[in-house]
Amino acid sequence: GFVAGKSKTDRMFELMDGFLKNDPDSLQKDILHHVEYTVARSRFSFDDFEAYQALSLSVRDRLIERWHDTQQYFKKKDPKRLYFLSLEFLMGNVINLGIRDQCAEALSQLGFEYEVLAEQEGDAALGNGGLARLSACQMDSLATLDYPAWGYGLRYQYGLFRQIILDGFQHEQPDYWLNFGNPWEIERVHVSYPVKFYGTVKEDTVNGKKCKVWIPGETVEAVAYDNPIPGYGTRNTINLRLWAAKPSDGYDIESYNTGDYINAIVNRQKAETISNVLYPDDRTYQGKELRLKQQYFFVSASLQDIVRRFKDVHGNFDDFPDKVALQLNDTHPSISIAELMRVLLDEEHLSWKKSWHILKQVFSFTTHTVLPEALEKVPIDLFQNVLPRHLQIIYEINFAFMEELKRKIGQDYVRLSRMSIVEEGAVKNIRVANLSIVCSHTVNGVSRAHYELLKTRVFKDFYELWPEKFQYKTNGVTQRRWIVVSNPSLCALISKWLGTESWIRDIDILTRLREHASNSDLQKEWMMVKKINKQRLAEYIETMSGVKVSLDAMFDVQVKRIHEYKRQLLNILGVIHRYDCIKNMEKTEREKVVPRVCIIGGKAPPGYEIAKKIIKLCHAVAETINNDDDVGDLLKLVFIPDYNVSVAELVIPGSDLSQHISTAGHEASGTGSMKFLMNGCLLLATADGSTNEIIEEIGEENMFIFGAKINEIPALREKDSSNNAPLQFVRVVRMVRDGYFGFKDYFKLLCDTVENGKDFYLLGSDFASYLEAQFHGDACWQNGMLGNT
Ligand code: NTF
Repeated sequence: GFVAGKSKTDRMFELMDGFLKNDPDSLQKDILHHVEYTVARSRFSFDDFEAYQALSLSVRDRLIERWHDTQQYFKKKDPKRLYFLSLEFLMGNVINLGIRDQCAEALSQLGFEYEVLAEQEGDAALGNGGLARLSACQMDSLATLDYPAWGYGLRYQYGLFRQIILDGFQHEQPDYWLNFGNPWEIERVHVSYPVKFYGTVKEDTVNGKKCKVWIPGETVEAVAYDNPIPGYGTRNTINLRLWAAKPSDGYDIESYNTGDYINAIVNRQKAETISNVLYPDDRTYQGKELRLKQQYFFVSASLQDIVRRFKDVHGNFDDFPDKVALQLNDTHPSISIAELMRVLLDEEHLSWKKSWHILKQVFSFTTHTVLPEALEKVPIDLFQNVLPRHLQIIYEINFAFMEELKRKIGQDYVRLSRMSIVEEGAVKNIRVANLSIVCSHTVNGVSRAHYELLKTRVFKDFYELWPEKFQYKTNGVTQRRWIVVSNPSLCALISKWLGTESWIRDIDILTRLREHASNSDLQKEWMMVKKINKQRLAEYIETMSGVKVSLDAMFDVQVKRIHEYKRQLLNILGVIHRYDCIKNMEKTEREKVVPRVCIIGGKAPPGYEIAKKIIKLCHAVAETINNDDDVGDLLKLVFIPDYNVSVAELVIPGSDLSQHISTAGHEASGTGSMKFLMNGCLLLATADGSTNEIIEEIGEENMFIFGAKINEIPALREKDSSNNAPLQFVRVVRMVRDGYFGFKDYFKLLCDTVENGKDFYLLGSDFASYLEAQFHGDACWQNGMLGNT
């Protein structure tokens, strides 16, 4: 009963008795509570999966507590909040609470093993590759550094496809990751907003002023799912709010009125498809209606949420730019620019001048690519149909921009048309990148090299107009996931030798390891750790591909999305060369060969034919090599299927050498290399993206750098590139062409991409220096410098 004379708050504190405790006893009680009442299994009999669910829910309770405190704190403080808008996140599980050991102890008394339960968790693969994984690292960092940040995105029902390999060919299977529920998220049925599409725009008068009214043709409800993200060593817990589409009551009222009840229900159901599926191509998805609807759906819901939070505290919009920062993760959320303008104009009834003044202070834009074909464009017709009011707004922004530009540069129509947000031509398009640059106060690149390319090529015109807008922040990765979670043995070693765990929060402290670098005890322990991780990886390889690999071999790894510019083909041709050399050696020579296990993994975008052929070639070559007893352990080639975050956590710590070999000038940054480096793995790389800065940081003498530099590429392309290819290159391509590995007809197109003067990604001209770098790697291994001591 309620005790008279006590306030509700006092009573609440009494009942709650402070916070949930983290000692093993309390954790056990909570786990059993969830087994019994949430999972609804008997506490006397539950399996690993149910234990995993109950454990996750118990940890989630603790997260919720912290999250509430964080929100309470920031509500009082009302700081400027950072909103990170991204269509993709590749999160991975929660680690930062610092209660792993207590959980493990609690579980072991209940007869469960923490590691086994951790394996029950599938990946929430709500992203493609680098961009999505970076978003996750950034969320972790923002939480750890006590920022008042929010992430916003889409809760896809189908994550990135599962890659199945049949006869060496990639097949895609849907990843319905929610089949067994997601214990980490919190569904917020009451946090939902209507999102409108289609329809027409009418003139109206409100308070005597003319204004536009958008009469939508379809309304879909966005419902929030919250995913709390704890910082490390702080109570700060931020939120990743993902939107799911639900049919709205207002949906397609017309059909109901016409009496077609069943069809109206069926159509209503279709609304849910907006958040169904993640686009599985990280570079080219131009002009698709569903894609545009996905973008607008998550952006509109997010902005409604953000504006609501702002208006809870503020009576007008004057302070909006001091309280709200909107970070555009690539152009995918850029439609939020037009949406904010629409909200300010049509719903808040601010003037154009005032709205524009606010708008241009709140957006910052990070681009993640250098490839012109990856810059999004939306056909005007499509835009007009789906978002008629937004198109009007964009036209008006562009008109003002073109006027301003003319005043600055005069009547240079070629340049004006290059910079226009609206692309004229047979098919008129909205250039989303141009819109983002015009309306953002900052345009950010993801490495220094990327920034240089933005200034001199990709966005040259804009840089000349607004040099002060451009900057870069070189990407990073969090050691909390890529050492602490994925490599516990290395984590323990580092803490022991540094005598502190502070490096888990502050990565710069890792440099203090340098003082111990030549200590032979440290080196021995380090190699022990590597062995343990190689063992783990070798077991995985055997299960997945049936290939037995020797732990004494050098593990040489390239794992990332498959793209021509990332040049997995160069790697495979290098393996063929190595095989060819071994086959032609005398017995005595063979004794000197450094045994290698070459590991390749990654998904090809489903519609990318050449990338799929590369996967098949890898399998065909592997088939030949791995079954050649004459070569045995001297060389193995394995393809690891379905590369994802969990697989990465296993592969990266077990690697000796890793390859980042994109044609210079094509990888905006590259974050995989950083994960390998922090796990004590050397890099074989081109001077592309972030590698240029890594060279400065750790010294070229500690890496295997090869190939043409960024500024040499244009001239090389001018030359007939087939003339640049050395004989070894011609020979290995010939082997593929002539059917040495079978599938002669199927590989013809692939061979065509690197021969007959085509070789756009310059595999031929980099081949000799690639082999040299590989040879250097062998020599270092022989001298015990690469880690075989
Ligand atoms: C990637 N872009 C780039 O290709 C990487 O070089 C970079 O490290 C990451 O972004 C993170 O910035 C993409 O994934 C995308 F989607 F833009 F193609």
